[in-house]
Order: sequence, then C-alpha cells, then structure tokens
Amino acid sequence: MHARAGKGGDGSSSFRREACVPEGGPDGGDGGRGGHVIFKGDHDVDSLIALYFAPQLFAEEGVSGRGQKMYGRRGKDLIVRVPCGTSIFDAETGALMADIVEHDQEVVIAEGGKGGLGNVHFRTSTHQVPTEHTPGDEGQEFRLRLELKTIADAGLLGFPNAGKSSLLACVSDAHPKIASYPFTTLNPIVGTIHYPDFSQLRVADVPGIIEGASDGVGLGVDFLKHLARSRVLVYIIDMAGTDNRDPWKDYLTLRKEIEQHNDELLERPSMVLANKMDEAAAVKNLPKFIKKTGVTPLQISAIDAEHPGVAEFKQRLWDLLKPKPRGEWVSPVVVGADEDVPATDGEIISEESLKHAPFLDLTRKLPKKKK
Ligand SMILES: Nc1nc2c(ncn2[C@@H]2O[C@H](COP(=O)(O)OP(=O)(O)OP(=O)(O)O)[C@@H](O)[C@H]2O)c(=O)[nH]1
Ligand SMILES: [Mg+2]
Repeated sequence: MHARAGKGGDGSSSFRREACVPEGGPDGGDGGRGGHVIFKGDHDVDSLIALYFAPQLFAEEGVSGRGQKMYGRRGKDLIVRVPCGTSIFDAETGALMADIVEHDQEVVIAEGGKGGLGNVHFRTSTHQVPTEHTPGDEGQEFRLRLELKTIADAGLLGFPNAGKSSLLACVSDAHPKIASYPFTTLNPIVGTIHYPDFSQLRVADVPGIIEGASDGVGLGVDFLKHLARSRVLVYIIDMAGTDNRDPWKDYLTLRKEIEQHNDELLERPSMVLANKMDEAAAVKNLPKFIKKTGVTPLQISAIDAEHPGVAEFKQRLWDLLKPKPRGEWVSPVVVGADEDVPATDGEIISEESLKHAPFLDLTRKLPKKKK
C-alpha cells in the first residue's frame, strides 16, 4: 500500500486594507494541518481484500491561510478500517510500525504536515511590514506491507483428512468444506463456539500439515503464522489411520514440523484429540498410541455432534481459556410499563381487563357459525 498524509496548508502573507484604518498591519493567517492516515481495528472487517483493490491511501491536504487572520481548514483524516490481527510494516525497511489487535484500536501511521505560519507571526517592533510566511510541511509518506494474522483462541492442527474441518463444523457455526481428499481446506477458517453463559471462543481451522511441510512440502507451514496468536493448540489425530498412516507417527511428525517452524509454539498449552473413534480401527490403535507417545488423547468423533467427546472438548477449552461471559439475558423492557400498572397476583389477565376485552379469554367458547 502507498500511504500519504496530507500536506499542511501554507501560511499567507496579507495586509489589512480597509477604509479609515491606515497602516492596518499584517493579517495573513496560518495554514491548516494536513490529514493523518489512521489505521483502525474493526471486528466487522474480516479481510484485507478491499485494500488490495484500492492501495492508494491519500489523506486530504490542509487549506492555506487567508487574509483577515483567517486560518486554513484542517485536512480530513483518512481512517482505514482493518481486521483485528493486522500487522503493518514499512515495506522499505521491513520494520513493524503497528500491530492492530483490538476493536477500535487506532494508530496514526502517517502524520499530516503542520500548517505554515502567516505573516502576522513575523511582526516585531523593528519589522512592521513583514512579508515572510512559511509553507506547510509535507505529510509523511510510506510504502506499507500489511499482514493479517488471524486471531483465534484455539488453533486446530493435524494431517490432511484428520477431521479438522469436521470438528469445526460440529462445534461452531462455521461451514468449512469437508471432503475425503487431502487439502480440502486451502485457507484458514475461523469459527465461533457459543457457550450457554453467552461467552464465545474462536477456533481456527488451518490447512493440513504433512511430513516436510516446514520445507514447503504440501501447502507448507506459512499459514502456521495464523496460529502464532492462538492461546491453545489442538492436535487432531486420525486414530483410524484412514490414509494408511500410523496415528502415533502423525503426532510426532506434527510436533517435529511445528518445532522447525517456530519452537515457541510447542510450549503453548495444547490438547490432543483422537478423532474417528466411531471406527473399529481407531479403538484398536488407541492403546498403541498411548504407549508410543505417552499422551492420553481425548476421544471424539467429529462427524457426530452428540458424541460425548465433542462436549468434553468444548468444556475443556472453556476451562483452559475461561472466556468472559458477554452479558446476561435480560427480559425485554416493555415501553411505557411503570409502577402504575396494577399487579396481577399471578393471574395472567385480570378480570377487569377481560370485561373490556373479552377476546383475550382463551377459555371462552366461540359461538358456532351459522350455516
Ligand atoms: N468415520 C469418521 N469419519 C470422519 C470423522 N471426522 C471426519 N471424518 C471424515 O474424514 C474426511 C476428512 O474430513 P475433513 O474434516 O475434511 O478433514 P480435514 O482435516 O479438514 O482435511 P483437510 O482440510 O484436507 O486438511 C471426511 O470425509 C470426513 O467425513 C469421524 O469422526 N469419523
Ligand atoms: Mg479441512
């Protein structure tokens, strides 16, 4: 992207000329400041695609000052809305300029130029007729590179076909593509799990990882940067070994590939899920998996939303991350209802009301229609 803040308005040079005011003196006003380019986090924006098609971010210039000590108007700031999780880099130096993680977080990326000074500022006792005035400063200008790292609370990791997308579809309201061929998922997808206390957790499903991924085999591990911000990593193992792989080898390979990408990720709290437990092969493989890896996984079946393991998974995530409840359910307030309304003592519609509106009485027998 190319971001350029507005140039400041120039100061003006002018003298007061008016009937009956001889030697009115300098009255040139200052220029206004140029507009800033401001990046703002917005949780309703989910990609950078809009910026891809409009990469020129130019803020408005400040207006020049005028005679009669009139200041120039300030240039409007340009507010660029980006998804939470956007990092902004200077494309030339590669330095990180800002990291936008929260909704409504604002960062001034390019500052508008200051306005110039008008000639009123240059009058002194010995210099009564100044014509000096200064031009406005240029606004800052940058070439930017934006990078979006999805922010999710938990990230799903696994070989292709392990059932990551199936699990996401099962626990959240996302609709990822699910199919029995590898690399069905090509881009990270985030789904939200809703809990009965109105709290929410975001779970990211990323493409599958295979042996050699850290060297670029398969889809590589570039998308693992999306997991760099998740607080919990969830390994999903195809315990049935559908694609003729051994589940325990899958787990060790996954950890090896992740370590080669970013060994800090291995220290994150993690959870191991044994998927496809509805299949006989999975039940057979499980004891061997525990023996070989020393990890006792949580057993689930991602195609069955009623499976107890799926509920247990949601509960364990909640226990680990303790999301804040988002408010409580409040009964809708009836407009105009206040203390004047008489209490009904448990009856639903008072007799008094029924007299005025007999149709409210549901026990009343309707008169038969005449044929
Ligand atoms: N029997 C059984 N099949 C499952 C289970 N979970 C997923 N599958 C099947 O496994 C296949 C792959 O599932 P996906 O959810 O697409 O797997 P994925 O891990 O997202 O795969 P990629 O996106 O290709 O990396 C699909 O045909 C699913 O129906 C399970 O618990 N039991
Ligand atoms: Mg998938």
